[in-house]
Amino acid sequence: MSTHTTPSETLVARCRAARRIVVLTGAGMSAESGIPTFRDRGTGLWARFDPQTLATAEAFQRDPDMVWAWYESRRHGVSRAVPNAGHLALTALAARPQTKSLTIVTQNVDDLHERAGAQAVLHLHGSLFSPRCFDCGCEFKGLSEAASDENRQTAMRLPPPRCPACDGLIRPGVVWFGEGLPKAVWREAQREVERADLLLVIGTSGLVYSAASLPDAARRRGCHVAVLNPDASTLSDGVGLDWQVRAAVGLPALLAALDD
Ligand code: BV8
Ligand code: ZN
Repeated sequence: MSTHTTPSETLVARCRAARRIVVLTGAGMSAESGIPTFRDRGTGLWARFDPQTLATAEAFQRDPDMVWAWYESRRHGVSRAVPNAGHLALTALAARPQTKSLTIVTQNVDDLHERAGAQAVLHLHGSLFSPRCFDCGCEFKGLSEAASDENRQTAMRLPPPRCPACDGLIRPGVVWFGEGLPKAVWREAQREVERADLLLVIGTSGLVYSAASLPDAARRRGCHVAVLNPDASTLSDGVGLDWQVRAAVGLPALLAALDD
């Protein structure tokens, strides 16, 4: 049985035996880097908005300046954040000689896995750092990198930049509710889950599809599923593989147990 700081023998044994690991991460993975999750309301400027109403193409078309300001404030927050011990532990887990492959399938739109040195990261829901034109789809490279730009942090309304090719509005490079997941990324995520012998599900409430279908898809083909989440979860295989722990505590402890 896991305690709140040590992994169960079952979890350590599954990780030790695993050769192909897939890690499905959600907002909880970045929580200890100071990035608010979706469900536990942050205290920031946007606490009173429901992400599900803002994270849609309709919201952007209805009020582009507000939606663009929301994403710019989130991008500003990510630019100032640093990867936490959980991100770094996943990179170390991937580097272990026994680990044949470790693919991170993330619902997050931040770049903290990459900044922690992760090599194989699949962004199911896009990224804050790949804006594109709402009309013609062309990539936009003009985002201001001035992390100190206070305006981006506090403004409640910011007019999105215009597309240099067609003068359309630039939108965040994320997947909104009601939009399809990037096909090639989704196919690759499914393929990696089909080949995995262990799926670690970290920091997700498992409510958003199609990402939320991956743990069941893994289980159906005999892949072990373990969950790391301080909240109780129904996504794991059950006893010994459902660890109620924060990512930045549990992942380093798991890594240490593997090296014992
Ligand atoms: C689509 C980017 C079809 C934007 C996001 C069935 C099948 C298919 C679709 C649907 C379906 N049923 C409903 C749908 C529609 C919808 C959906 O799933 N709705 C839900 C609400 C029911 N799905 C979609 O619209 C998807 N598109 O399928 O379209 C289609 C197909 C073809 C063509 C056209 C259309 C697209 C969904 C993507 C939406 N975009 N993000 C942005 O970021 O602004 S979703 C966004 O919310 C995140 O990416 C993430 O996926 C989700 C939030 O979930 P979590 O990451 O889990 O975060 P949450 O806050 O909920 O939970 C945090 C967890 O961490 C908690 O459990 C907490 O306990 C834990 N935690 C906290 N601290 C820590 C911690 N854990 C560890 N350590 C800690 N320290
Ligand atoms: Zn354009």
